[in-house]
Amino acid sequence: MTYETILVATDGPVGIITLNRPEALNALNRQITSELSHAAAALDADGAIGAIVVTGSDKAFAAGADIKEIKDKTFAEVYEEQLITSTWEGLSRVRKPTIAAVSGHAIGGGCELALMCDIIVASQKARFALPETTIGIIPGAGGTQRLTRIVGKAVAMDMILTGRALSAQEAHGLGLVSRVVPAGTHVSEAVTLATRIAASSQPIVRLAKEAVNKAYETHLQEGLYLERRLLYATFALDDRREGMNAFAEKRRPDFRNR
Ligand code: CO8
Repeated sequence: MTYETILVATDGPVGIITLNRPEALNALNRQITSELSHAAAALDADGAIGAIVVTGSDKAFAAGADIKEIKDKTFAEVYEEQLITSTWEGLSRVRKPTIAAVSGHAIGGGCELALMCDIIVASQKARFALPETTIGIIPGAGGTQRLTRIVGKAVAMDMILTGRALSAQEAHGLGLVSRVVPAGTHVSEAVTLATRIAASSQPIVRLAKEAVNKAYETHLQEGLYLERRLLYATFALDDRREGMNAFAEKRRPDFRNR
């Protein structure tokens, strides 16, 4: 498939998707969200890829839903189209690790896209906000749920009810962002991180991702039960044997993703 609003590249075992609508600060219209979901699914299915980085420009990761595209829609239209589930949420269905490399505006749906990723690496220039109420809607791509689970009710309410933006440092302090790096280095840092992840066994990494994500969806005992089941399942993999043998033999493991 040829893409018009995103760029797709690879760096060794890392897939890199760059949102590329600079004239609209990467505002998320139907085309860009469809292309993003398509590219993410294609990289997820590519056995040579071990992790995926999603990024935008230095000025904007994404400035939210394309307001001009949706401003005249009726309830019947948005309800019928189900845009959130049909295009936006593709990124959240990716099974391989995903890293958002964020600089500039991560606003509204842009912030929500970053929240769909497993890890956020932010440049010092990144700003995170959910200002939907200020234009007469509420967040709709996971903002009220994913943000609240990460930063807690008080900060989520503050951001969502007032539109307050968080700096990269504030987002880091609240656990929204795992690393803050100098402006201009966020993509290379994210790719370095993704390369490190991709050096591990793909099925092992997917099992770990599944277990961590369960912590957001269930109560403790069920989560601990699933964790143990998935841990025991790693003993069915050749890569579990290889990883432990390599440690015992003082050599680097040669994972085969099986
Ligand atoms: N939608 C459409 N166009 C946009 C958007 C957007 N969200 N953001 C920026 N643009 C366009 C501007 O209109 C402008 O275009 P033009 O040159 O043709 O006038 C161009 O991008 C550059 O923008 P600015 O001139 O405004 O740039 P500034 O640097 O002055 O300001 C801001 C940058 C502060 C980011 C500003 O553009 C802004 O406030 N943008 C809107 C941010 C916003 O409110 N986002 C939330 C949208 S709602 C949402 O995301 C809900 C998600 C879930 C709903 C899904 C429904 C399907």
